[in-house]
Amino acid sequence: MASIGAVTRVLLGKNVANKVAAANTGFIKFYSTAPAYENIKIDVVGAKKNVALIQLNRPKALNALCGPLFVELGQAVRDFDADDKVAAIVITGNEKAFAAGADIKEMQNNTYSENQKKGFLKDWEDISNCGKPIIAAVNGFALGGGCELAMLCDIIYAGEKAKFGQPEINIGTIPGAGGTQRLPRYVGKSKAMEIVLTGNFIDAAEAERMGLVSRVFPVDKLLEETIKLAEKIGTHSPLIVKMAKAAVNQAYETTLKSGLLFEKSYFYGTFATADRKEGMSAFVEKRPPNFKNE
Ligand code: DAK
Repeated sequence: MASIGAVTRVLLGKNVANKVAAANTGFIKFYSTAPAYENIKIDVVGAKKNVALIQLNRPKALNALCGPLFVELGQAVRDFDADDKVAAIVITGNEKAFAAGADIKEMQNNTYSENQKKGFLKDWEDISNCGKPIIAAVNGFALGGGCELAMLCDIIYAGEKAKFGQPEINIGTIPGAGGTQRLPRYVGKSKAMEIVLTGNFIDAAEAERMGLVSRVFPVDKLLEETIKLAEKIGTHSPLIVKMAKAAVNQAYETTLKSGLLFEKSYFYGTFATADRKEGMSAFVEKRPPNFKNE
């Protein structure tokens, strides 16, 4: 996979990239107030600098998702969600691992009552509250909580060597962050049961056939292609993108009848926006739209 530094060079130009290299940061901090993260790296990339990039950064532990990592991830996602300059968020790992699951060493000695009282990994669902599209770029292992994190995202792109799985059964437990609930919605009951009950891994091609992943790319093209996708989404009205995401997500929460009602009310709702008016006027006038997020 191209490193994020390499993608930064491609997308931001040589001069900026050289300054970054000289500073030996590898990442450009557009956020002067950005917290100093230890378990993730953040960047803003793309020709219009409107794609937020979050890289999970515990390579020695195959990006195992410890509590502090999740607190940082939640914070970064909330900040990018609130930033009008950001159109979409990409979450990635490294070539070997997107994430090999929750941190087994961290939870090894947990007790049931501690889990209940402290709400073990309670920050997990924060990410699903994000209104902006989140795209997972998965190279390497996406296992257990890593697979569940990818499924929390709105779109999953994968590198050819990605491996997905819910291997919790191997360590005497079961998925705890959506593996038993989201996976069947992606791939159906029989395949989800097979994955959860065996702990077997599936490769990227199979994940694409099953509908878990929407596209597969060569390892070194994955991040670039994912950023292109985010940039394409970023050409549309942010307001309408948010409504479209909410409407699709509603399909997972409700009956067909109420989902259709929700969709219709949002569709009608777009007619209260300036961007809907601009989009249709631009079509009729044969010019590109100029969306204002209003
Ligand atoms: N946790 C902690 N450390 C891990 C880890 C993990 N999940 N996965 C790998 N590591 C560490 C290894 O311990 C090793 O560290 P050192 O021993 O060198 O210090 C290092 O990463 C490299 O790993 P390996 O030496 O094992 O590397 P290999 O290439 O040989 O094997 C592997 C790669 C991915 C096949 C293997 O590491 C593996 O099987 N890892 C565990 C995968 C797994 O079981 N994942 C599921 C964990 S349970 C919840 C939210 C989330 C969850 C639950 C609840 N709530 C919101 C309530 C999620 C639970 C899980 O994910």
